[in-house]
Amino acid sequence: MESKKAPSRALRAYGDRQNDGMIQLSFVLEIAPSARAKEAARQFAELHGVQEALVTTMESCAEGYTYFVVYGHSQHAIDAASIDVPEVRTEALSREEIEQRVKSRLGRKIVVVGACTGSDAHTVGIDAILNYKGYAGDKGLESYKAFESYNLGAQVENDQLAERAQALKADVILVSQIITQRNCHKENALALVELAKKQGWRDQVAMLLGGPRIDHKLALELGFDAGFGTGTKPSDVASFVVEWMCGNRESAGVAIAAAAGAGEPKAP
Ligand code: B12
Repeated sequence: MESKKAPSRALRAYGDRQNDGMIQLSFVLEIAPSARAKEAARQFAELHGVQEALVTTMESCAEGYTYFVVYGHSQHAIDAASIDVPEVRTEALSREEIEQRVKSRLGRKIVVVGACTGSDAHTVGIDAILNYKGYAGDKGLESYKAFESYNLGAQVENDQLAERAQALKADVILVSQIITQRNCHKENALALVELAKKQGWRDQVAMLLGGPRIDHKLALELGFDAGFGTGTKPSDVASFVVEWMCGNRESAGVAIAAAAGAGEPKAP
């Protein structure tokens, strides 16, 4: 897979004009709305490097707490070309290619078991990937003949997920983690991988982690095979899984490349 090198260029925030550096910062302070609170918010933003800070919103969000939005100048610039970040780069396969590859190369359905785990009750993300109706006009894995999908829903404990996945002879486990308070998503995800290793089946399944604060790098660090963040479509996941199951993992789409395109893609 070819990787493109992004040109080196200092990026500044765009507000009203190119490179004007305008940004906005939002936060809650434990203070009731008042002129003093507004000035406190302005100074608080300036302490974060926002210059000529303008408080554009000051709204009470609970008794004694105020939500602020502050608009102002940032002096900082970032060169995206200097950043290395692993990403899942999967060639998008068409529905026909997916069905055909699985039929001809595997000769059976791929068993996919998904859940939103721990105390996390947010089902929408995992439903978006698995349910027939899918997400953003892209139908979910249930709509493919190639997959036998089981959506265990939300608040599924790791040991329950492990047990069901084993009983169903899962090829792929999909874990959704939406809540990230006190890093519970990391702890919970890591605990599942450790359980899989302890029970001796980690290498028999592909483990995918998803959620709004998940990226591929984090998922790899936690011992998963791939990570998917916001905007993921079911067909991205379907393509990845088919390449993982029916292709060559070293080269077939499971390409980990620097976002900036430095170097050749590497397998995870
Ligand atoms: C709807 C919602 C709820 C609903 C959930 C209903 C349901 N059945 O899911 C209800 C009301 C129950 C709820 C409750 C709570 N919520 Co809530 N909720 C939301 C909200 C508004 C939308 C989430 C959503 O549906 N997104 C749409 C889906 C499609 O996006 P997604 O989840 O990111 O999924 C996509 C990708 O991430 C990825 N993906 C996700 N999972 C997976 C898995 C795999 C394997 C793959 C490949 C991809 C993938 O693909 C999906 C499609 O692209 C968000 C705010 C927001 N705007 O995001 C807050 C939010 C997630 N909730 C939040 C909070 C704090 C809570 C509560 C703790 C509130 C409370 N104090 O009670 C409780 C927690 C309950 C619990 N035990 O989990 C916070 C989380 C903060 C944090 N970082 O931890 C958020 C961000 C709101 C906020 N700004 O504070 N919530």
